[in-house]
Amino acid sequence: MHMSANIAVYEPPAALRIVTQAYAGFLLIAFALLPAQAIAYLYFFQDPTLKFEDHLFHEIAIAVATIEGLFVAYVTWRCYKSSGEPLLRWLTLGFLGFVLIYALHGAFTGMAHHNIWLFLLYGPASRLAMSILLLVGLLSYRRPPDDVDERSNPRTWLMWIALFLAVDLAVAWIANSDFAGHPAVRSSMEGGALVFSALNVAALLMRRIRSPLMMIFGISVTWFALSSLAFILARPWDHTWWLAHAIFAGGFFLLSYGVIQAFRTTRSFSTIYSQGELLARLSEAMADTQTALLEVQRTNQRLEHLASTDPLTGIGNRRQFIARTHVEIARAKRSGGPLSLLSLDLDHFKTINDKYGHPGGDTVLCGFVQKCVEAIRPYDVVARVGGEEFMVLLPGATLEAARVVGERLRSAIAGDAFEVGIPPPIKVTISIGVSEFGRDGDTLDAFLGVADQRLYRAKHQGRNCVIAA
Ligand code: GH3
Ligand code: MG
Ligand code: MG
Repeated sequence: MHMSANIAVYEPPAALRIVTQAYAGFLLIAFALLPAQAIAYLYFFQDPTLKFEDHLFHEIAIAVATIEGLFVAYVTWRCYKSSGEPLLRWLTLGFLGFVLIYALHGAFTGMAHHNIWLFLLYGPASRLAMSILLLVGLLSYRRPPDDVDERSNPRTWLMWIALFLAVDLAVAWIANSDFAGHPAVRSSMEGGALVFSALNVAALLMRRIRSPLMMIFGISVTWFALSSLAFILARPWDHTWWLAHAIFAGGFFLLSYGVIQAFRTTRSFSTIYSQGELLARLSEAMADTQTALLEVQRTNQRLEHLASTDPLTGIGNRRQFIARTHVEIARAKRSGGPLSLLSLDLDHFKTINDKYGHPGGDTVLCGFVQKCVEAIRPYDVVARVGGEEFMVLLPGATLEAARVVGERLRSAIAGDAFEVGIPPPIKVTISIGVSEFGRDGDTLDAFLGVADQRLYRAKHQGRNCVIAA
């Protein structure tokens, strides 16, 4: 049985599927654009003179963002080390670059009144660097993984860190230069961040990348773009400016959520963390489980067969016979029908062994079982309960009917000699005790015991006979 059939038992109507899919898409877009509403609200209704200039609060916020950014960069790097995906390398670099540049924005909060540009420019510079790296990352989506050695090569990482520190120095230099206050400087950085983030979203949509993790990526990058828009519209310390920080933080939280999910599942952004692949993996695993289960069932059946079968003759053993007798007793009690039993023992079997050897004796035993099975009905049960001792359970047979069966069996055995390879053929006889359930006792022990006593008597009366009373 194939398990995937079980997953898709219910197929909803096509129209409903299309509508829900469209609604899901609408929700994603609405959520991605949510910050735009807040920006518009402040843009149209805010009193531009309202400011919240609290340096300590800003310093704490940026410090927290720096610590979080470092942590997320580290987790992303661990994912990258595990899967080697180029996207994860660029994400790590994006977070790392952001942290190393943005930290100075916080560190220079106190400079806000001495050199406003030294304070302000690290913000857009960090967002510009990150948006470029994220765009490059997206363009490398689904590229083959990097070599294992390459992933933790310290030279590469140190080179990038040096580059980010060089950006720090460059920003410091710009902030102290004459053209620092030129509107083009800040707006080209912030506008650049906006453009690169927008390009990133456009590329994501155009490449029709739909895995859940990449949707999170897309929403985060949309929020980064909107935060840059808010920064462009803002003045330092006003409410739009703070809102811009919050939108950026929201995007960052969301993207780091994606990274953490990747870390907790497959450490990969592109290959496995998609619903389709998860479902495929699930049904594969379920099919494996199913196969294993069937295997266990087959093994159990084999063990059950081994535990209940006599290896020499292939008929049931005492254990199986007792189990079947319990079942038949219960049935007889329910239906009130008769149930009888033959207890058989081959006569002077030791002599046969002595004359023809143990293998000769075995051949006789097998031949005897064959004749026995031929003489009874299919729903009668024959079992080897000892070395050359057998029992036959006869459902529906009265004591008299069972005696007749026993007699027929006895004469069939006595009338034919067994070929064992060494001439002459062996003459074999059997002694039989018969009992009927209810009449000779209404417990299993009594039922079997009485048949054995009668067999014992048959032996004493000279063997080759059936005793039924
Ligand atoms: P009786 O008529 O009193 O039953 O005489 P007997 O020789 O059959 O006596 P008893 O039942 O005590 O001996 C059974 C013999 O059956 C003993 C044993 O060596 C032999 N035997 C038991 N199991 C096997 C077997 O699997 N193969 C062979 N060849 N012989 C067996
Ligand atoms: Mg015997
Ligand atoms: Mg015996």
